Amino acid sequence: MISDASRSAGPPGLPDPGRCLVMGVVNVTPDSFSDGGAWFGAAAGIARGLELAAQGADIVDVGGESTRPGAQRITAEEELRRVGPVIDGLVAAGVPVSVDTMRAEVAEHALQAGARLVNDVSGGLADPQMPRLVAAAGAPYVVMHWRGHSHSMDSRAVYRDVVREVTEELCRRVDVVTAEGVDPAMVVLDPGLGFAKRPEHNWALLTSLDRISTLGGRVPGFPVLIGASRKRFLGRLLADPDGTPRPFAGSDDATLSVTALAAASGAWCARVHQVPGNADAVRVAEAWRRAARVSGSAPAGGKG
Ligand code: PMM
Repeated sequence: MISDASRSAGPPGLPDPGRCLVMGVVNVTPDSFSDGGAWFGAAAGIARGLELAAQGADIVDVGGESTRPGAQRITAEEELRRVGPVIDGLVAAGVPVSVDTMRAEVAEHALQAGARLVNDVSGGLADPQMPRLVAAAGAPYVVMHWRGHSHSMDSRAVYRDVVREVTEELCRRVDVVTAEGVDPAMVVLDPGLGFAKRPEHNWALLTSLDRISTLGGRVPGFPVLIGASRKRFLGRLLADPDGTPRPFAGSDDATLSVTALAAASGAWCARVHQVPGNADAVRVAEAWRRAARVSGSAPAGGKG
């Protein structure tokens, strides 16, 4: 379990409700694997972001590029054309916004428009300009574990000890981004569920949040973001007896379970497509952590 000391240390400038944050997802794409096309277009994207915020999302993550396995890249211009108006609309409405992008150019526009966090699924690997841009802006930065673009990620899901290797690879990314000037207090880590991960890898990582947060015991602890929502490993877990995976929307209840377990283990934020149940789940998890603290089942400041 991640200690309270690590979990409460979210980056400054973001909501701090004293529990795991809920990040609602708006994919302004025609082809994201979990909700592709549903919120494509500025009006639909803004309306969805406002709905997620009204349902209890602490922050709304706006992305314009699909990262589903096998997806081809779009141009920076197209990405900006998709996310720009949605970010503008949500910022104008006072919604805390994060931008889900691997491109410094897109992140720069988003931050100028008022986005409060850069969510880079490549952890700075896809665009070497990204860490310097984030550092100059003084923005919170989600550094996710990533081994390559969508067209090749399934073939890269090879590990001898997934928790150790992901932790070490994240550690190297933290070294790089902080060497480029990113303040460590602004860094959030993400094990990158489903990105070059087979189902067994995702489960191993989910049960090792403390090792990820502390980079294997090297540091007191970074906040950890978990993106399990509607991922293929949940659909496979819930497969029919004949092996047919559960469709994405049919894994929303399983997502709630993962959110509750991850939040009870001290995750800082859960990135989800459906907010209401997850907003309840993080409250249950917080009550659970509090009660465990009071009853002495979890050490307050140490590794529980
Ligand atoms: N997953 C997706 C997109 N962005 N960002 C972070 N930080 N962590 C994730 O796990 C993550 C992400 C892919 O899911 P989607 O296309 O259904 O939104």
